[in-house]
Amino acid sequence: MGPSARATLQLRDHHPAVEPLIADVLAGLRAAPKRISPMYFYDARGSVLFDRICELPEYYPTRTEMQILAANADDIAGWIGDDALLVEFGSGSSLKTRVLLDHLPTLSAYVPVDISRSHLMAAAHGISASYPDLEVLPVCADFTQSFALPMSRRSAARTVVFFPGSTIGNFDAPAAVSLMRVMHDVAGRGGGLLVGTDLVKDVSVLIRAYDDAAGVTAAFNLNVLRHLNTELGANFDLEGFRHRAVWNAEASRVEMHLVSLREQQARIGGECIHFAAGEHIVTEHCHKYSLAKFAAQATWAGWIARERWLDERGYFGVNYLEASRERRLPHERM
Ligand code: AVJ
Repeated sequence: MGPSARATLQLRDHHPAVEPLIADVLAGLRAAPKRISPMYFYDARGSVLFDRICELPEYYPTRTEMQILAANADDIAGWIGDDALLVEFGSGSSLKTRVLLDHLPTLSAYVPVDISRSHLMAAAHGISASYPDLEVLPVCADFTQSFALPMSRRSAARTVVFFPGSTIGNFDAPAAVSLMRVMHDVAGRGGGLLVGTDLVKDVSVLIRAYDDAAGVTAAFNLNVLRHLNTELGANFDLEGFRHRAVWNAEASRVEMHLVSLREQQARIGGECIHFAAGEHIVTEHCHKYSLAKFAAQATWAGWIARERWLDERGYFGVNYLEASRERRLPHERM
């Protein structure tokens, strides 16, 4: 395949329709405490703001994971093996992927999956331009819902799911297990999972990473309301809320909140949502793992831990797991 790749990149578009999204947001805003899924951060503007977060001096996860991937790339490529199909969940700008692609010359195809259509296509074109012989098959989807995997021209020896960044931390334990089961289904028998996990550490380091001095994380958090206004016809007053990051020790997570600065209301989907002064919306949970807790969750989802790499401070872990032949049935609870 030559330079014509650019013109032939075809998007598989499973982006959810507006009505179910409004219903989903309303369900969260009727709950106590009110919540909005972090998926709604990632419109085109939110994806750009997230890329800026990754560059912040306080935001260590991206830099640390990149270092781990670069330092162990040969080893990781050995586990992924020849002729694999690489499926990335929440691919964003696909920057970490490049470290892998440089070491995987025989990859059968690369399938980036992301909710932000424009950001996904820009990243897919960028990868295609840098790796002209690689088949790139972008999928726009909410990856928590199972989606059809596109067929690659060249058949793959195995499917490996790549899930960097510790986005797994956005899910509480039962949801993380079900997501890892979705990934198990995608990878299939003999498949692999390369997943990044942010680890428990000094609380001040964690809080600074989610409440940076330049205010980029605050802008990223508030942008979720702008996204609901522009895409779902809501009318939130962005001046009426402020960003807050708190550490929840029992749950081992950083929580991102939007705090209502006064009593106010907002309309969405024909419904009026009331906010008391000081009331907050939970926009994100960022769970921080211990190695043992992650291993237990992975086992519940049918994965066998094969190898793991850490940075020397022990801030972040990159894990390679293999799909066991059997996995526990979905009705079995943790
Ligand atoms: C994309 C979920 C990995 O939890 O660190 C960064 C998102 N939120 N700053 C994270 C995020 C605020 C990020 N993940």
